[in-house]
Amino acid sequence: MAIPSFSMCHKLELLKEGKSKGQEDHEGLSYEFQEMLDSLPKERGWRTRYLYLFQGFWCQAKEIQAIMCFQKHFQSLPNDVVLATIPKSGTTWLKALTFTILNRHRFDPVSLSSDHPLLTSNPHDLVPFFEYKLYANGDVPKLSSLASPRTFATHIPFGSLMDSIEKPGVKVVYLCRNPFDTFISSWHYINNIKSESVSPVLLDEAFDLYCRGVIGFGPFWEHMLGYWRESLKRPEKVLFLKYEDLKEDTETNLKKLASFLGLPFTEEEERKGVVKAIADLCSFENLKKLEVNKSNKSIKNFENRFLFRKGEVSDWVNYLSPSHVERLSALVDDKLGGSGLTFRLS
Ligand code: PAP
Repeated sequence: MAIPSFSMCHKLELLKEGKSKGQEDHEGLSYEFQEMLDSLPKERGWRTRYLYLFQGFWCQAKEIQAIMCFQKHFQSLPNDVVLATIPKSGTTWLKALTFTILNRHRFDPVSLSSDHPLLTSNPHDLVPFFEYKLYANGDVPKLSSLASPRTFATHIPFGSLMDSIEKPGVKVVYLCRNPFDTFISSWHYINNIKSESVSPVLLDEAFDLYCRGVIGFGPFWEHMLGYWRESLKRPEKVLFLKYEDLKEDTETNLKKLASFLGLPFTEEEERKGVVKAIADLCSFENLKKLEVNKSNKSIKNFENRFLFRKGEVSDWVNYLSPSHVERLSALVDDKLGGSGLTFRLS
């Protein structure tokens, strides 16, 4: 597997030379960059001190640095595949499934020899994020040597991504999860990985932020609607999948995904059980028990084990009160009503 090599994003390298003001989440950022941040609206962050409203969505200082670098330097190629999600919607799962589908002729999921990359690498290592891996810290990776189709992932909302992926042939797969479970998953995750200097986010406080749209890459409804509307307008460009559908009928959705990616399963593959083998290999139960997903860190400071919590639909019923449910239901009706985007909550 080709590993991308890196040079530096010149503009941001200059910015990085300035001194940090000492905030942990601003470490390595220059005064100039911080001045730009100071001009943005900000709110209490979930994991870092602040979230900033950048290009109409909320994100952390270092994410802004990476996204600016990505927007400036990324050059798409016609067969690129971009996996998009708002955090905690099943990104890890979608990465595993897509990697396994696209590489099934090199790494047979049915015979599954021990050199299958998914057995020894976390999905985040196999499909890198633009903003956490490739362009993190102002790096400019050399991606031209990657095997086609190059496969990337991002949490960037569609409006801020679209200029970079407009080239014909670039495909986007969006995985959406019901906001109730996404919220609960985010809340657990953030409290597991947040830095010690930040106090725990209490459920009520997190819920209020979430409902006001203040969550990484949120408001969640705008994130979902951006990809939803594009998938209706250009279904050949954007495939819109739902976590709950994938859980209920993984194989049907895998076939849809493989066809969209231009590599449909043949009848012979279906007879040989390839679709089922991919579903089993990428299942929550299987990935969670692998050593690499129990002990390693794939994204700086984030332990892989926290990516595999329960993997269920409707765990929210164990945490949300009737008044939470009433508020979030009304919000979903208000923001998504009439769009055609609906969710199954159980
Ligand atoms: P990320 O955005 O930080 O990459 P992401 O993978 O989107 O995280 O979300 C993690 C959620 O997906 C977790 O949900 P939970 O908190 O409700 O349990 C995690 O358990 C779930 N998940 C991870 N892998 C799988 C999988 N193979 N199948 C189903 N769900 C999964």
